This record gives sequence, C-alpha cells and structure tokens, in this order.
Amino acid sequence: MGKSIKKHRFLLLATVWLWLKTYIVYKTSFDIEIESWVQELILFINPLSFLLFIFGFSLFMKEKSRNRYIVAMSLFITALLYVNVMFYRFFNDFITLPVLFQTSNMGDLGNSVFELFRFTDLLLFADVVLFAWLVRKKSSFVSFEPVTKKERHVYILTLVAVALLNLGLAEAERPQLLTRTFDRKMLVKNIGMYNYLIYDAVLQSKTKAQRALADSSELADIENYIRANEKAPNKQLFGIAKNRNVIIVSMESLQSFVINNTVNGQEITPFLNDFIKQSYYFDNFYHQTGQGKTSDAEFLIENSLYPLGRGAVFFTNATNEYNATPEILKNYGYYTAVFHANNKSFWNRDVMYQSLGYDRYFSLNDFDVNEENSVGWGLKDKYFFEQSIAYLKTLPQPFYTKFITLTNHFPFELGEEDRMVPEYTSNSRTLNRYFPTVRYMDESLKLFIESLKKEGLYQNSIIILYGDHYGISENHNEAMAQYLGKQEITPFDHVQLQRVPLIIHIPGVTDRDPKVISKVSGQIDVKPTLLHLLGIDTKNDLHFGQDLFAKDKLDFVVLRDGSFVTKDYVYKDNVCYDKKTGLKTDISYCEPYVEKAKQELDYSDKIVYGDLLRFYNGKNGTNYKK
Ligand code: GP9
Ligand code: MN
Repeated sequence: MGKSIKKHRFLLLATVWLWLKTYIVYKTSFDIEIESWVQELILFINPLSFLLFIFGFSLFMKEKSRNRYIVAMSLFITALLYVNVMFYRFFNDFITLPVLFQTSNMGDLGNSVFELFRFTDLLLFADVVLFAWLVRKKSSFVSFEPVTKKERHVYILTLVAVALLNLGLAEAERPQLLTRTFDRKMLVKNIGMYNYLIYDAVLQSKTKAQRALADSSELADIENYIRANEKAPNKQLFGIAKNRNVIIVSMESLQSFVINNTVNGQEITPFLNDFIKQSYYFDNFYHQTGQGKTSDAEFLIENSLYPLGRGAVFFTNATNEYNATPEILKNYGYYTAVFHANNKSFWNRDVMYQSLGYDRYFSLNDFDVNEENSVGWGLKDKYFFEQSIAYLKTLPQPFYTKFITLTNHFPFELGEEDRMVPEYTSNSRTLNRYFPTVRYMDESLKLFIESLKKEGLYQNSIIILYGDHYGISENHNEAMAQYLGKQEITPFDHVQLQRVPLIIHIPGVTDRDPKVISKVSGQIDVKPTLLHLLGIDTKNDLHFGQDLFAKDKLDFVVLRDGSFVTKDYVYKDNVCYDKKTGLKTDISYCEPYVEKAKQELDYSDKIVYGDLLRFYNGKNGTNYKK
C-alpha cells in the first residue's frame, strides 16, 4: 500500500491538488450558498470523482506518456475551471456546452474579458507549470514503473465508491436532483462543476435525439393547452395600428427600478419618464430570459415561446421552423429589417434572423464605427440610431423593424463627455457606472424619436420599447440594497428586480389617452399583443403569451428559472412569498400555479427541441403560409 502510494505520488499529488484547487475556486469565485455542513461536505468532495476518473486513464498508459498525460489533463482541467470563473463573473451562472462552443462569441467579448481578468488569475496556472517542471527535471519524483493489476483495481474501486458517496449524499439532500434540470447552481453544488459538464453533454445529445424522434402527434396536447388559455383580443384596440410601421427597440440591460427614479437627486431616465406619459406603460412586466440574454429577449418578443433553460436558442435551434412576427408580417405586405451594430454572426444572429423571417439585417459592416463614436461594446447608441435612421428612410413601407442598443451593456463604460449624471457611490463599480450609461441610452432614445419625427416616420408608426434583461446581477446585491434603501435583497426582491420596462407608443392614440398598466406580464406577451394591435388574427398561431390588453388577461408570468409571479404571490426556489409583505407565506397559495408554470416551460421546450412547428405548418396550413 505504502509502496504504491509512493510509486504513484505524482498522480496522487495532481489529483489531490486539483481537487483542493477546485474547492478553493468554488469558495472564492462562485457564490454557492451553503446551508448545512452536509452541503459543505458534498461541495468539498464533488470534484473528486471526476478527477479520479480523468487522471485514472494514466494507469493504463505507458510510463512516459502517463506523466505527460497528467500534466496535460491538469492544464485542461484548470482551463475548464478558469473559463467557468470568467463566465461566472460575467453572467453569474455556470457555463453549459452550447455556450462553451460558441467560440465566435468569445472573441467578441473583447473588452469584457479584459475587464473581467485579474492578475491573480494567473496563480491558477502556477501548479501546472510546477507539474511540467517536475516531469522534465525531477524524474526521481515521478515514477516510471509499470502499474500492477491490483493497483488498478483498488483505484477503480475508490473511484466508484467516491462517485456513489457523492451521488448518495446529493440525492438525499436534493431528491430528483438530476431530473429537475433548470437550476444549474444546485447541480454544480451537488455533483460538481466537472460532472455537471458531463451531465450537460448527455442532455445535449438527448435534445439532439429529441428532434430526430419528435413527431406531429406531440403537438396535439400543446395545442389544446394553448387554445384553452387564449383570451379574446380587446375589441377597441384590435387593428388600431393597422398597416402602420413597427419600430421596436431593445433597450440593453434596462431594469424598471431606474424609471421615475434618481441618482444623486438627478433623474436617470428623464426622456422615458416623459415618454411614458404619452404611452401605455407596463410596470409589472418581467424579462424571461435565460443564458441567451439579449437574444433570448428577441426570441420571446417575436415568437412568444420560452427561450431554453440551457444554452441560447439562437445557437442551439437556429434553423428550426418558426412563425415569428417578422415572417407573419411579410405575408401582410411588410418589409422587415433588424439593426444591430455588432458582428453579424454574434449570437448566431445571421442564421437565426433568416429563420425569423427578416428581409435585411443591418450589422457591423453597415455602420461606420471608429474610435470616436464607440465605447465598450461598440458603436454608441446615439450614432447607432443616427446611422440607422439613414437606412430606415430608404426602406419600403410599411416596415417592421427592430433596433438593438448596446451602450448600456456591462461593464457600463462611458467617456466623461457623455456622462449626464454622476456615478453612484457604493462598493459595486458595476452598479455605480450603470446610472450614467442608462442616462446616455435615455438621451439617445430621445434623439431617435426626434429624428423619426423629423423624417416623417413617426406619426404612422407604432413604437415599442422594452428592456431586454437585468443589468445588475445578484453579485451586486449589497450595493443594490443600499441604493434601494433596503436592509438586504431577499429572493423575493430579486424576482421583483427582474422587471423591465415595456412601453407601447401609438401616436394619435396613446398620447391622447396614456395609461400605466400594472397587470403581471412578460416578454412572452408582446407577440400576440402587437399582432392584435395591427389587426392580425392569431387564432392559428401557437404561442404562450396573452394579449396584454385582453380584458381577462391572466396576471401571471413564468421566469426561465421556474420562478413565477401572480397577482398576489411570488414563487421562487420552492418558497411562496406574499407580494404585499414580501415575506414567506404558506406554499399552498402558490401551489395552483406550480404545475402550470412547469407545464408551460415543458411544452415550449418540447416545441423548440422537437422543432415541432415544422409539422404545424405542414399539417394545418396556418393563415400565414400562403
Ligand atoms: C451584443 C448584444 C448584447 O450583440 O446582444 O448581448 P448580451 O450580453 O446582452 O446578451
Ligand atoms: Mn442585452
């Protein structure tokens, strides 16, 4: 025994060290909530089974390659760990395979990566260098003796025992852990980051198979569910914007808490505050995005389907059959275009936009972007709108257009000359810098609307502005609590902070009779709402949202992580909160909706993973496909 340990000390050193390193990274780079010592124990042991597995292959190799393999794997595992650390800093989430392989995105992260990099990160790789040195220079330390059969057996038994112990503990702590997949944090906490990636890979191939195996019969239940939930459109508003141009703006990272609010006594969104007074403004409107962020919001708005629980649907299912708003409107004589000053392949948009039915995508190459007119992620919003309008003027009418802003994107960079409100003062640089960039976007929107008026494109349009997703993640809860004047940000507050503005502006209509509408709603509701305003019937369309103006529109929204909000309650992580008090309440109040929330997400996922709409069009021939 002792002899074997000595013989394999390099293998053991690498395994134990990477194990400890992973645990240290868990504790220092991720925000994993631990509620008991059992959970801590699970977290501690969870990297081990994977490491034993990976390094174990070395026991079946020739002496020389054995040591090289150990060094190579140490490097590989460290890189994996590091990619996750970076990703977590940015998205406050663990990476999934589809996202990891979106390498075209990684290149574009440019500035953000720089912003996220810390010099101490280099320490993570120090051990790999040491291992390489040991192998090269200290042949006395690394062994070159053949491995015995018995040693292999003992190793494999240890591996199996560790894996079973881990799974057993995790299953006891969290029943049904592996079947309830949308909570990544829970999974990583219990089976570890590495095993999670394997689990994710299995899921990935399962979803691939799902499309292959899907058939049209699956649609029957889904269609029944959708039809049963449909609400009749509001008669007064149906067709009120018929044949008008449609102008949609995705407002980057804009959350509702800044609306009608101040920083250092100054209004953060003076233009929007004013615009709201001439519009329909929805103040209980939630984003429902997942890992795909901006792109998920686009997906929701135009398909009224949920984005996916893992990966970005723009990547994983870009060539599916959809019935998106642009495609529908093309059948009503609309020209459709989308404007975004970024690489056309970023988030796979060039492919996805074709599936959504866009005639034209004005992307990076169509804009004049230089040092002076860009900051952070690229072209500043003011110039973006200015240059877009020049194109907009030339489009055939009526047009359906979508504009994706960028300046208010993490890390919220902005030159001194563009700052119209001061930074906030708190321990979060991110939150501090958020306010000036929001203010900048607000000003850009003002100029945009002004030029629409100047160009004669305003009066005959319907303008929809929406916040795409949160800008301030949970990592900044302390600063956020300070800003909002709260003791702390509870899970209840967190859900409430997922509200983003939705503004529907119809010149000649909403300016005469503006409204603040407080129905609980979400991005999924935009598609049927817009189509009805344009006087287009949606009886044959498969969507999960409801017309926001329907008399009996349900006060209900499901967030992508499975939380949901009703008129009186908020549900998150198996806890029910009373909206009036913000405090925990009896779960039975939320129970009637738990199944519905899960059902909707499941049905929507089935449509996307199975690419089911390809059957719908073929079979029923909706009124859109002529
Ligand atoms: C970049 C824009 C922003 O093209 O989509 O992406 P986000 O990080 O917000 O999803
Ligand atoms: Mn975004």
